[in-house]
Formats: sequence, structure tokens, C-alpha cells
Amino acid sequence: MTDRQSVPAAPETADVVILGAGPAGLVLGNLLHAAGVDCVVLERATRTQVQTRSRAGFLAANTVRILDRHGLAERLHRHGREHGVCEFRSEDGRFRLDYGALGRGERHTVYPQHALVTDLLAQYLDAGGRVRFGTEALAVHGADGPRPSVTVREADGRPGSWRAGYVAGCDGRHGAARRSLPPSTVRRHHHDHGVSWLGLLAEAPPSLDAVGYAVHDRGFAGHMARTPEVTRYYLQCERGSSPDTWSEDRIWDELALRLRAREYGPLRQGRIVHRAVVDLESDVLEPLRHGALFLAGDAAALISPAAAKGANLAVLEAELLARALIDDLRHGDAEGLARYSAQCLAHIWRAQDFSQWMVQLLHAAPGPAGGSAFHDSLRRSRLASLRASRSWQDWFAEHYVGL
Ligand code: RFL
Repeated sequence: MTDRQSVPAAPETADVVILGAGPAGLVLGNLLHAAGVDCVVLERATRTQVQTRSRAGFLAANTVRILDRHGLAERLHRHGREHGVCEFRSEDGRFRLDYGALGRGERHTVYPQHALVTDLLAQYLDAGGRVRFGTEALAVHGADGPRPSVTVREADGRPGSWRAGYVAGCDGRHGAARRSLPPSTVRRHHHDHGVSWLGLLAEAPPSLDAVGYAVHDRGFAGHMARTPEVTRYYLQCERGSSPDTWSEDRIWDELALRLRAREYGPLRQGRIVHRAVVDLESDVLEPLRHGALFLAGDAAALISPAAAKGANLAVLEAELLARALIDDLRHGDAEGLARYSAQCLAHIWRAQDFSQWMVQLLHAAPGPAGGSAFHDSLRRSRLASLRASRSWQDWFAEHYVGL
């Protein structure tokens, strides 16, 4: 090859290459950079796309403690709101659980994920952290060897590569880290809950001062405050349905019906500014370490949004991975890296268990006829137990906010 254009550029280097600038990648980047570890974050999207992606909103008490521990929660405390009440509505009436006063007495902080990502990014960049936006990781190579590499497509379309001591796969469920795992050593446990939600963001103030869960024979409906001006709603919908088949009138009529607005108070309506259909699925990859490649966040395990655990697990795993990498790279202690996978999997399976429990609490069992009367009666009985039993309520509160 004599053409200079076709000679690939020499690989760039970092001790830790982090794939993905979501909550997992950015918490990890902040912690490593603060400890003086040479790292870089490679992110496929632009900075604007990353900072405007609307997703989670409910942060667990433990997530806030982790962010506090590392000085990453200043804006969250200023702009987020504590939240500790949920309300269930069904054919058997309604009841409220003051979960902030039950279980371990912990509350959520409501703070939109895109605001958290914006804060984490600003702090990382202000501290001198390196991020390459518009850089798509294509594959991780040689994770079993001493010096793995990542091939990338740069923002201008040219190929490139990075050499690293370690690679952190924080690039979500469709990322390059998952794609690069050796099929012979990874196990993927996958579960399709058989249920789909139309997720909506409405430019409207919250309609109740609680998270609202409505169980209805037309399907589940949910209400979650995001900010004083924006509210998230969910409507269970047919698998495969297009979000565009739902007119705004149909959305508000259906929400009012399922949330029983006639009995319990009207909904405060506003423009629907975002809509997407989410199929409720869960999966867990085992193990989370493959040589020098570590998985964290959605890349490690996908969890149905029914229990609002995904972003919280991402932050928890990022802190564990950061500690382990710092111990290894700064102090030569590889113990934490050896424990990382098992430690995270214990948290992940507990969260999966609770999320599965929530899915079953909120939906009729899926099936051709919309579920069976047997499952429906079980669901009603479960709701009745939660309404009546203090020990059920404590258990619920501990798992709902906890991680
Ligand atoms: P993210 O946030 O998906 O970030 C991954 C980043 O990687 C980039 N990327 C790549 N970069 C380079 N090369 C590649 N090949 C790449 N492929 C992908 C992407 O552009 C992106 O920037 O993963 P992370 O950091 O693991 O964080 C996970 C959370 O985002 C996710 O679990 C939560 O949003 C889940 N979730 C919720 N979690 C909560 O804890 N509380 C909630 O209230 C909550 N609500 C939700 C949710 C998820 C939802 N959806 C969209 C399923 C509500 C919804 C509707």
C-alpha cells in the first residue's frame, strides 16, 4: 500500500477506555479521572443528543449517596425533589403508600436522567476529562490479552482505534461491548414480560402528588412526576403498536379512563412532547468480566422500567468498577476486579426479582385473551395484601427505593 491515505492512523491510548456516555460511563469517568487514572469516554452520539435523551427520573436513595460521596450531586440537590408516596388504583378502590416512612424510611429523588447526564458531563469536562463525541465503538479486540484494543468509526467517518489496559463497556444493550463477547463464555438470561408500554412525556404539571399506578381491565396506566412542568405517563398497549396511532385525544381519554379520573380527580392535560413504545424485557449477562473487558449498566443487564432500577444499577456498578480499577491501577490490588462480576450480579438479580414482581402486580398475565381469570385474581389478591399488610408494605418500600 503506497497511498498514504489508506495507512491506518496509529492507535490512541488510555489506561481505561470507557464506551458510552450514559450514567454508567460518566460516573465511571468522573471517578477514574478524579483518582488520576488516565481514561477516555468514547460516545457514538453528539453532546446535544446525549443531554436531551429523556429516560429515567426516579433515583434511589443509594444512588444519591453514591453521587454525594463523589461530589457529583450538587445540582441534583438544588433542582431535584424528594418523593415518597405512591398510589394504587384498581377496581377495588385506591390506596396510598407513604413508602418514605416504611421499610428503611428511604425516599426517591425525582431528577430527569438527561439533567443528571448533563451534570456528570459538565463536571467531567470541567475537570479536564476526555470525551470523544460522534465516535462509535465497532468492536473490542484481544480482551483476553495484555493490551486490548477498540476499533472505532470517528465523527468524520474515518476508522480509528484505541489501545487500553482495560475497556469498560457502558454502551447499553445494543453497544459494541456486548457484541464483542465470546459467545462460548457468556450466558444471556433473557425474559420477555410479554407486555408493552406507550411511554409519554406531557408538558403538563403532575395530576397527583404521588406516583400513580392504575390497574384496569383495559390495561395498566402510570403517572410519574418529572418536573413541575412535565409529567411522564405510561399506557399499556398492544405489542407492535405504533406510537403514532395514538392521537392526543385518544391518549388523554384512555389515561383518564384507566386512572379513573372521574372518581379520583381530573388529569391536568398538556401537549405530548415525546412518545415511544417500550417492550418490557429483562436480561442479565453472566459473567460481567471477560479478561480486560468489564460490563456495566444496561450493557450488563437490561431491566424492565416497571421498577425504575436501570439508571440506579448503572450508577452502583460504575462506582464498584471505578473502585476496583483504581485499586488495581494505582495500588496493584486486583482483588476488586476479580470480585466485580459476582458483586454486581447479586444486586442485579435482586432488582430483577422486584421488577418482575411489579410487572405481575400491575398487569394481567399476557395471553391471547388478555390473560387468565386465575392470574387476574392472583393480581387482585396481591394488591389487597399490599393494601392491608404492614409487613408487605415494609418489604415493598425497602425494595422499591432500595438497591
Ligand atoms: P445508556 O444511558 O443507554 O447510555 C449508553 C451510551 O452509550 C452510547 N453508545 C455507544 N457509544 C459508543 N459506541 C457504541 N457502539 C455505542 N452504543 C451506544 C449511547 O449513545 C449512550 O449514550 O446506558 P447506561 O449508562 O447503562 O444507563 C442505563 C439507563 O439509561 C437505563 O437503565 C434507564 O434509563 C432505565 N430507566 C429507568 N431507570 C431508573 O433507574 N429509574 C427510572 O425512573 C427509569 N425510567 C428507564 C425509565 C428506561 C426507559 N426506557 C427508555 C426503556 C423509563 C424508560 C421509558
